[in-house]
Amino acid sequence: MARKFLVGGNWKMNGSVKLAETIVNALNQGKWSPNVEVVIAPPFPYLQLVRNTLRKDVGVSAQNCYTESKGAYTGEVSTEMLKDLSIGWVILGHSERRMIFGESDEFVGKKVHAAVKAGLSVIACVGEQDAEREAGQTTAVVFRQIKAIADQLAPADWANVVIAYEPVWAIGTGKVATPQQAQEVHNELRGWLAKNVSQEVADATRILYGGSVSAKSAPDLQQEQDIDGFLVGGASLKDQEFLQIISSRQ
Ligand code: G2H
Repeated sequence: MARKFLVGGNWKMNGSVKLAETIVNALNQGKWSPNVEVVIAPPFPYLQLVRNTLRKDVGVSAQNCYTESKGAYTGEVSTEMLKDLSIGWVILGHSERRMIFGESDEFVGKKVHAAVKAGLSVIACVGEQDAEREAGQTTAVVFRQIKAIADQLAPADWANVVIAYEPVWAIGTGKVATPQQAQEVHNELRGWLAKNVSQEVADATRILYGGSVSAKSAPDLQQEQDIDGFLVGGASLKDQEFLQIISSRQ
């Protein structure tokens, strides 16, 4: 089954009104293959501006949300609020959320469940830390993380979930995983889905690679069979480089 290539731009806690306008203008004028889907994830304060001015065939994503739809949860943002702003996507379980803000596997799973139930599409992130890779625990770590997500979902829910494999040692470090390293883990994750959810879900679920993706590394990475797109951080803030990454896939 053909999986449409997806390129996501995760701005993290970066940007300004000016940068948002620059990136929106570049994407609005950009041309790329109809076989590539694009989603950008600005910080919360810029979501409405971006959604209102960006071409409609490009998705807009939040970088987080909470499990509850409203209430006394100071500082949190609900799935209902995202939907109210016509935001169709949310990134959940990013390693920065897990490591800096202490989000557990179980909490990430619950958030994925809440977002899917609310009708959002989710980019759910998994990935091992440097020491875990060194200790040969990569597979065990990503399987534990994907299980915590799968435990919260019915098989049909996977139609609205994209996995992003982001090895923590490659994030923002310039140390990109080799295409072979990424392919190996993507293939294992797909195998996990086949065994524990269904072959159908394994065949249909997109698995993105994230971690220092650049215009230089994208062309080789995109050739791997189980790499169905990218979650781009730093390079998604550079409008022309982001367009080059999108165009690495035809
Ligand atoms: C990984 C990625 C985007 P960067 O976190 O999610 O960021 O491309 O800067 O490594």
